[in-house]
Amino acid sequence: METIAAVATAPGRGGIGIVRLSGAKALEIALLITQRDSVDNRFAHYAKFTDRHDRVIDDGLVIGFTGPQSFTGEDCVELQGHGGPVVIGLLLQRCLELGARHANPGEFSERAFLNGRIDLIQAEAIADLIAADSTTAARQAQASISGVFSTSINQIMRDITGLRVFVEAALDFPEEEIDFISEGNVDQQVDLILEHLARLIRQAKEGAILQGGATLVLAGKPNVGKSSLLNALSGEDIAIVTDIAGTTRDVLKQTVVICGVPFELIDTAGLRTSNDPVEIEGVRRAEAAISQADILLEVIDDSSKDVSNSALTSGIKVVNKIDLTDRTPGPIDGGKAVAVSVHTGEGIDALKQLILETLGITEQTENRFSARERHLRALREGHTSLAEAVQRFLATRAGELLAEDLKKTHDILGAITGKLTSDDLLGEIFSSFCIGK
Ligand SMILES: Nc1nc2c(ncn2[C@@H]2O[C@H](COP(=O)(O)OP(=O)(O)OP(=O)(O)O)[C@@H](O)[C@H]2O)c(=O)[nH]1
Ligand SMILES: [Mg+2]
Repeated sequence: METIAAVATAPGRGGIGIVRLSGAKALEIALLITQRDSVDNRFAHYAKFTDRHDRVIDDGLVIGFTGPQSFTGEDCVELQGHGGPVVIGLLLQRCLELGARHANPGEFSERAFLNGRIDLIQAEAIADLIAADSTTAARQAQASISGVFSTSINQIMRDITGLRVFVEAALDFPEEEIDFISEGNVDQQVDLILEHLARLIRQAKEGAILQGGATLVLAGKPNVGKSSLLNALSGEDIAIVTDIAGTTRDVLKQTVVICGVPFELIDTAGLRTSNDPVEIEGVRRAEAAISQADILLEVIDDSSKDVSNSALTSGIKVVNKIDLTDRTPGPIDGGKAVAVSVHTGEGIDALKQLILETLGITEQTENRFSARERHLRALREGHTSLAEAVQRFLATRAGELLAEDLKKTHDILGAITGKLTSDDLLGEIFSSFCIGK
């Protein structure tokens, strides 16, 4: 493997700038730059960093991490100098002159994965931790890095392996196959695995939403209070509110955190037919936003005499302006509707609760971990595949088919931790990382 080098600190100026190296020549390069004879493992040595004319580029710390007990599993070195773009650029340049290659985005993590130091879930969680823009997202990513998600998926993989071993063994002794079918409790074992998978899917879904956030679109007829609700939920006076129907023309986006969950809140133009070309375009954009929504909040004016108040059919109905109608605030009929008054604030907490419920987010915060759409897709696919396997087995009683189906499920789930992953997928995952990570 070539030795790679990259600036590991963020671009710009800072107290410290770090150049990181990994590979067989990492230590040799560090010794040449620092003009030292040796670097102790995991020890911070003060050193001068020199260029090819022995001129001092900078001074700072050199720390060596001897493989395989290092982040990448290879010999690694950190050169910690002053955090200026020019000085750190000179230091990187010197590493390249001495035989290192500039690292690709995520290449350090990719090597850690390829050398078995971390699995794919953990590698992705590192990127998610760096990208986290809320404390919830950061905590979850840390949980995945420390293996909370991996442990659950590995347990399920082991259970499937156990079942596969059992089925394969039974196939090798055909005269005992009858016993295996009736006494092996194969269907019960599969049911248990399905249950564990279903629970993991729920957790991963929650993890994915808390990680990536969800899109919440405010829609409805003009003047019902959509922009007022955006302002109330964000706690800021962002959108223009007037009593003139058709105030909002454009799509307005704002990131808000509701009970620790990040949302992209989108306010739209009131839906109505109009001859005004600006408003027509506004309505067109509103409809486009509606089609992209994870959750649609349809705002309705409770005081309006307009019987066709409801313009849309799906999502959460927010019955607003109940201060004018004396309707009781809170959930309506226990369903997907809630009565609020943006003016008095009544019912807003119930609305927040309903939003979280609709996304399947529980109050419970332990066992939370970060997950990605990719994981969720594979978990669902694995669940479907296993459910079909047991159906087919019960219908046909064919052990060979079951063995094949179990292998298929195993392969699908194996892609989550990266035990069985195509090179294309790896390339796609690691290319989205930062350089130097
Ligand atoms: N009484 C009462 N009035 C409200 C309430 N919420 C909003 N309004 C008023 O309703 C009017 C319209 O509010 P907006 O938030 O601009 O309504 P909108 O749905 O964004 O309207 P468009 O942008 O025109 O589609 C304003 O005069 C608000 O003050 C409420 O809870 N009670
Ligand atoms: Mg508006």
